[in-house]
Amino acid sequence: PHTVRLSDYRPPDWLVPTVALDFDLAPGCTRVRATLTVTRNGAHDRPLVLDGQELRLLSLTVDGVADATQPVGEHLTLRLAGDTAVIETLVEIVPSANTRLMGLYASGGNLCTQCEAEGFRRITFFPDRPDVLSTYSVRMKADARAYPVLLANGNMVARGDDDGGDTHWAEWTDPWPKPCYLFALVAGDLQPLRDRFTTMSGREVQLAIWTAAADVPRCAHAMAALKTSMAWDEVHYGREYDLDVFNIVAVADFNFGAMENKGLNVFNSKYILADPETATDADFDAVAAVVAHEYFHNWTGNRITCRDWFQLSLKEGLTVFRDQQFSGDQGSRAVRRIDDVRSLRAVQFQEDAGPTAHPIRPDHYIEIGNFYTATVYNKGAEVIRMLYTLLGEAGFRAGTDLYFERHDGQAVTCEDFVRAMEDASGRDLTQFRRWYEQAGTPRVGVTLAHEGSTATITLTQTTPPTPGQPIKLPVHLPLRLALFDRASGARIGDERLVELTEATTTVVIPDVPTRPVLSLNRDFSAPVIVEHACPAADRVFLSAHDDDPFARYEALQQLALDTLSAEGPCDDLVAALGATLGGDDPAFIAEAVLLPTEAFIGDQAAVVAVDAIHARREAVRHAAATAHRDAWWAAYRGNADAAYAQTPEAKGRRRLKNVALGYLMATGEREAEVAAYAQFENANNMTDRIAALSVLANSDAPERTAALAAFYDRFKGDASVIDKWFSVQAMSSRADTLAATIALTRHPDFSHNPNRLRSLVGAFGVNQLRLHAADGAGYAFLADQVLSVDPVNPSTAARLMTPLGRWRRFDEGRAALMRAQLQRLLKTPRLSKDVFEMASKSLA
Ligand code: DPP
Ligand code: ZN
Repeated sequence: PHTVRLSDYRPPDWLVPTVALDFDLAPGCTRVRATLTVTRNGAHDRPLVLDGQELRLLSLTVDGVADATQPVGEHLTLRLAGDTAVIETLVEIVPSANTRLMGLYASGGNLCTQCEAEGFRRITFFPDRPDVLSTYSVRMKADARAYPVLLANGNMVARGDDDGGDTHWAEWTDPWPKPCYLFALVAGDLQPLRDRFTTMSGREVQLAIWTAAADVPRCAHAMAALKTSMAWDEVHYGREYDLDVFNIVAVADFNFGAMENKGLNVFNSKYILADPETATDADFDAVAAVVAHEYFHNWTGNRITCRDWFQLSLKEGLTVFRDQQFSGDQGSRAVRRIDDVRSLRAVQFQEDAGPTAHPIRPDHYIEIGNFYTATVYNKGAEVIRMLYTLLGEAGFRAGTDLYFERHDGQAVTCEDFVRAMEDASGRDLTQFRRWYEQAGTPRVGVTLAHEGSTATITLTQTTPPTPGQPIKLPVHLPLRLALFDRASGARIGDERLVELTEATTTVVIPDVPTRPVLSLNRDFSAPVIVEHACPAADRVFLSAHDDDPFARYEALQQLALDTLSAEGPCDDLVAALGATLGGDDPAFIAEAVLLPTEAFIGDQAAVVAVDAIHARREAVRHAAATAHRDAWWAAYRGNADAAYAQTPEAKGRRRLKNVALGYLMATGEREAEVAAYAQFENANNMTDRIAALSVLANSDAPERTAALAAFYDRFKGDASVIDKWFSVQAMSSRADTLAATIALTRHPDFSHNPNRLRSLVGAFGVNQLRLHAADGAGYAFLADQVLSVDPVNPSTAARLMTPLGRWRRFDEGRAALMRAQLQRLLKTPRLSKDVFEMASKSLA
């Protein structure tokens, strides 16, 4: 397979100022007539090369004259004499056979599109690259009964009936030039939830969320989040919406979470539909965050887009940062930060330490679909956050204002963004740019010396080598730190923002009479691993006294990691957990008392001791559960609200109650099982019901089987809830989990739907204990699934195989078994380039 390189970038030879598309829609055969005006870009004599994949070309004209040129491979190459031309193609495609879910496809009886990154070429012949911007007019015609609703980007300008009303048509135009990856079309039997928003300049926007009629009431939360996002972007970034309508459509089959198509977002229904009976508090939060994310893309992504796909983090890192800020403003900022850091460490740090490590701006790829990663998205957001920290709120806002002013309507690079930040703030970001080029998670080593009344902190940074990048240079990173007085528990002076630029940085702090306690990387100001051999007593102290909530959480996590990574007594940790449990913010307590996952404990060591980690963690959980038995029961009973509310306070109490239930189960007491089953049966919301089912699924409780069966019966037919039912079984630590998971692949409800695959196979893939069974059966299962999905949906298949790439972190026996599965994948005929890239890089 061909490798695409950033260094090979060249501006497009031909531009396409206008596109007219005419769709004759039907699932088994859709005809697409495309009329492109093309103009030569600069003085050259290169041909016009159009991309096309799985298209049947029926006719082609150039300036109205029939042309017999045929596509070769996935390109249609036209030699044009003049500097402008009108190209008209007619192609046939088969949406019902499109299982990759890229291009135009069928989902749940509707037709919809997904074009990012390279799906538009599966709809018509086109220069499928983000730096070709066009204005679109779209006409579509379809059976009026099967597809009563016809949507596309922009505004609807006309509609009508044909054939005595059997078919109907609609015309849409989008005045804003856009790259083809933002094109969208939907035809379906849908009903809207409607609302309105008045923008800051007084323009009224018609909002609609379209879904199956029965699901309309479940769109209310998404609609509220949309309106909140629109107002938030005006206040915080001065960004106003720019069309008269904003449509969202929920579809059941979707590779991603959602897609920011101009004026017509298409969502995975998992991130739209929410009601208390079927969605957890985490689901409600995710709906709001994804709705905000896609809305924010209207400026960071659509009005200003990417020059090429290497710049993906330009829009994704910035937009994730914006949605994180937004979510922090809706509830507890600290809890949101803890959550974001937890997932960064769980997914992105592993990626940065593995065979597919890449910088937030990669410089080569085989399949761009493999680069929609935690690095591009979440580390990308951390890089933006560091700019925010370095420049301050006002400086950062000046930078984004300049960026919007300078680049509106353009397809630009990460460099353009950094330059706007630099120009607006007057700060030199030369060294900061290394974050865009270097992969790997920096490690910051710390020592603290105290002499007389001076504290000296020495900070050293190193970044380990990653594939293709043996030598790393120091990066520019902001580290928030503070000192605390051990006796009084009070902070000594103000928090400091230290900027590391050299390999070693020394910070001297005067007027510190006694040896202080050091609080470092507060609020996780830099995405690094801090290596500070700090006494347990200091961690206990910070977990109680630090005035930065993230740092309090972190102190307890680090104490837990120290404790769980070694044998020996766990009294300090158990005592600190007890003290935290006595706090007064349920949402914070719930996050802080959770022990690090087995995977995160494994990440701390060179070789993951799969079984020992599980045993040790269970033992410590048991000790913490029994030592504070009464307090856990008090937290459980004291936070059990009779009435349900979707407020930050109520969510925090539910979270603490359910974390307490987990600890109570760890006591091994029958009373806990009885409470869990009662909660399962009597719950008035999904958060409580699935929390109870999850602890039961992880246990030997006699009610286990009945609970799983009852849950299935109650919710069968509701895909997103049945996904949860698959997941709790695949995530169980029970010895029979692999057998149960394999059996579930034969369940009538198992399918190649991406959400379903993630809910079962994806969930099993992160079950460290059971995936990494020493006999290799877990690895074989994962590879079987990848091979079964690959011919259907390669981008999903490639994602499912990620855990196999981590073989270097395991003992020789397991590593050999994992490699054998990767080799088996590579030897498979007709493997997709998606899976080929992941497997070959994993073995290299
Ligand atoms: N661009 C989408 C998103 O991240 C992913 N396809 O919002
Ligand atoms: Zn995005």
